[in-house]
Amino acid sequence: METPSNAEPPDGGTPNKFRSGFVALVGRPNAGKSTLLNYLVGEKIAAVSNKPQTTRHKIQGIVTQENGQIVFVDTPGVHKPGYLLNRRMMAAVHDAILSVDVVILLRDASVSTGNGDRFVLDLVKESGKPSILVLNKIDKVKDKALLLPLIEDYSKEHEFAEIVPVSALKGQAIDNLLAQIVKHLPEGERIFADDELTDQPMRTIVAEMVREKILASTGEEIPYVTAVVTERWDDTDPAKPKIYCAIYVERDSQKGIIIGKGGVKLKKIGSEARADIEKLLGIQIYLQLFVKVVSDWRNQARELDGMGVKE
Ligand SMILES: Nc1nc2c(ncn2[C@@H]2O[C@H](COP(=O)(O)OP(=O)(O)OP(=O)(O)O)[C@@H](O)[C@H]2O)c(=O)[nH]1
Ligand SMILES: [Mg+2]
Repeated sequence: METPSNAEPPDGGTPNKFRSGFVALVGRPNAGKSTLLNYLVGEKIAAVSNKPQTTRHKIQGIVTQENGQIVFVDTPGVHKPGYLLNRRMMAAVHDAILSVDVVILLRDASVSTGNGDRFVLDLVKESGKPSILVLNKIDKVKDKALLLPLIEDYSKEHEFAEIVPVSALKGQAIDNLLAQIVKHLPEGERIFADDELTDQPMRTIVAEMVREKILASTGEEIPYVTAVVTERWDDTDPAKPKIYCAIYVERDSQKGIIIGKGGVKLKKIGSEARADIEKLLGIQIYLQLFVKVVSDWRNQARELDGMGVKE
């Protein structure tokens, strides 16, 4: 099922030259973009959840190999924007597509195609960039022959440089994917140092981890109305920094849901996030969470600016 590796790069360049560049991960919400990014960099830097619209910002993850360096740009899932927040999220997707060398369209191969998929495909087509179709979640597709009609449909719609089935969750066929991507990058030197995994500020990653735990422990409504911002990072004791995160919601009732009876839920969110952050940083931290109610923050440019959700 895997695309055969082709030693000849399509740009006619020298096959063994070091290649480097930027690659956008785009797709519908829940396709598994952030799961793939985390697997690729080998650390959890992006929030993952089974709720749509988990990713709010572009997040970059770096993979350096002997023959090339790929800077992956994870983007929010493509959806119809209702609020200013969502319009900015979609602007981030467009921005990413325009700024990269290669576009990866990630698709959940275990569910049937809908209008949303067509919309994402159109975005990729319009970009005019070399594009790779990645069919994700093949671990959920018991009969692999079912992938063939999907591949056939997509190859009729657009001339993908490669079509690669993978499982981001199980790490299946990822080496093949990396090999296929590197071929399509321009010849060039490293953009980041060999050991760098992300250029994302730790403050943002911490906020992402907290958001992930909120999504995991609340129902359908909360993910959309919640944002997390790291407001203060106190390094007075470098062995155990104090980190203060604000959780934004729109109404008192939502604040109540996140705090839970006797503060139990907020405590759980805090300790789970702390565990992930300590693993990533390799040191202990003190994590303080507090909930802020700001009505309609999703439509307020100033609030969004303050949260780092760029225009
Ligand atoms: N079985 C299976 N589940 C996967 C795979 N990849 C991702 N998932 C699950 O799919 C859900 C969505 O994953 P995310 O990585 O958050 O998806 P996303 O595309 O980043 O979603 P948005 O940020 O909302 O656009 C999570 O529950 C993941 O565990 C896979 O290869 N196999
Ligand atoms: Mg995501």
